Amino acid sequence: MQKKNRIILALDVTSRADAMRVVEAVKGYVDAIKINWPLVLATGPDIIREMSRIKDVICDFKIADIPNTNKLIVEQAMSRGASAVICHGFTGDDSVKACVDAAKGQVFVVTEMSHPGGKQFTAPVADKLAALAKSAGARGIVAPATRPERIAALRKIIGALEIISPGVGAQGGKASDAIRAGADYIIVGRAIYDAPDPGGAAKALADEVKEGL
Ligand code: O7E
Repeated sequence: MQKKNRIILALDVTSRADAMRVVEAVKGYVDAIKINWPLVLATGPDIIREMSRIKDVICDFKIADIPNTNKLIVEQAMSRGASAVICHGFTGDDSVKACVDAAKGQVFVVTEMSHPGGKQFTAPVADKLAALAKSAGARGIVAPATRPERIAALRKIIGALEIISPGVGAQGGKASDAIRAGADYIIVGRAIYDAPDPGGAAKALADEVKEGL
């Protein structure tokens, strides 16, 4: 994933036609496509391969199982052309390491989640989850654009690891705030794919990211 516009598209649409329409409109403004369950369940897993021909794909299956099952899930994603995967850390270091090994390090670990409920269980252990991401050899963490001060705090724990940050737009976070706080990339879904002009929305976000640099 080349760090150019610092935007990862969260492609949470539920048809191949919508996916292609949005990706064609925004591909010049985003650095990667994040694929989650809605699109995979709607269109089938080969959408990973198809999208990977256009942009780097991050498979966001929020993998959260025992080490062996984690390994099997990651292998399925990587064999279809994913560049990276996202896992949860609350399952413990052996489960995260299984993902890291199977993805050859290309793993992002979820820390504090961006929605209001993220404060309930994930926020109190987010520092530990960030430390686990680092010790397990992950590529980076997921941290909330809705709470930029938490991005800054988690950055101190992980050092040079990457931060990808959801919560911009529909969830109330601002792109420039997240980047200024230390995010490497923002993750944006509805503010792009639900916009009347997804290309224009992505371009405006790319311009706003530059303000935060
Ligand atoms: O709110 P949107 O529409 O911009 O979509 C945000 C995307 O980021 C969506 O795919 C959601 O599943 C994901 N996300 C969060 O919104 N909050 C989190 O705390 C974590 C994620 C996530 O993607 O985790 C892995 C990056």
